Amino acid sequence: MIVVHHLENSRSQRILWLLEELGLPYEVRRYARNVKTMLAPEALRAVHPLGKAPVIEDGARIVAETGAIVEYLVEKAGDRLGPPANREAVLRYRYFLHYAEGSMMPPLFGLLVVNRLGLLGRPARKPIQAMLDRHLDWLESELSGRDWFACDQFTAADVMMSFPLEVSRTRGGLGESRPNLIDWLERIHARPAYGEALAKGGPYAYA
Ligand SMILES: N[C@@H](CCC(=O)N[C@@H](CS)C(=O)NCC(=O)O)C(=O)O
Repeated sequence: MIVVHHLENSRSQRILWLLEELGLPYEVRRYARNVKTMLAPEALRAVHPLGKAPVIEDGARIVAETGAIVEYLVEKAGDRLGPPANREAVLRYRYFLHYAEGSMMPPLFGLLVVNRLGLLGRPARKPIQAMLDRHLDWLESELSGRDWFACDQFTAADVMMSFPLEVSRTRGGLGESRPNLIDWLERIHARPAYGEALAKGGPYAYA
């Protein structure tokens, strides 16, 4: 049985969702954030030295890093929701799998930090928001020609993209001016597996 170490209100929600989509059995260990620092509790360090979520255990194997966990689970499910058949779509699938954490999360994290800094962070707010806006404009145009990020079908690349886009809507200025992205968010939230994962994961402020 797969064990998911899940931090409340965090990107590890994606792993619960993917497991529900794939129909793989799993158990959730929930961790609460420190209310002041918002950091994960020390207990997560016993699972992996970085003490971040998500981390999964599959028997004796420990897998950390969302994208690596997504690939691991898709492989375990016989490539379901994995790389599409068409070459161009395969490249897009791979791209978005890496892009979500590698390129899109950094400006969102930057925004979080400058907002926390209050007045001190103010000068950095505009340039970081401009950086994020470029991402959002481009993603909006990507979804003008197809329903999902990799191809015309829902894939694990969409699961990866959920967290940065949900955070963008909550505190990154994503709204009705980008209808393709809003429509995509509504479609992922309407999926039964998404709801099941929410019920299992506990507090999640971004749905
Ligand atoms: N790129 C990593 C990021 C991991 C990460 O930063 N996780 C956050 C959850 S949103 C976390 O554990 N934060 C609590 C902390 O840093 O103490 C991944 O996708 O797995």
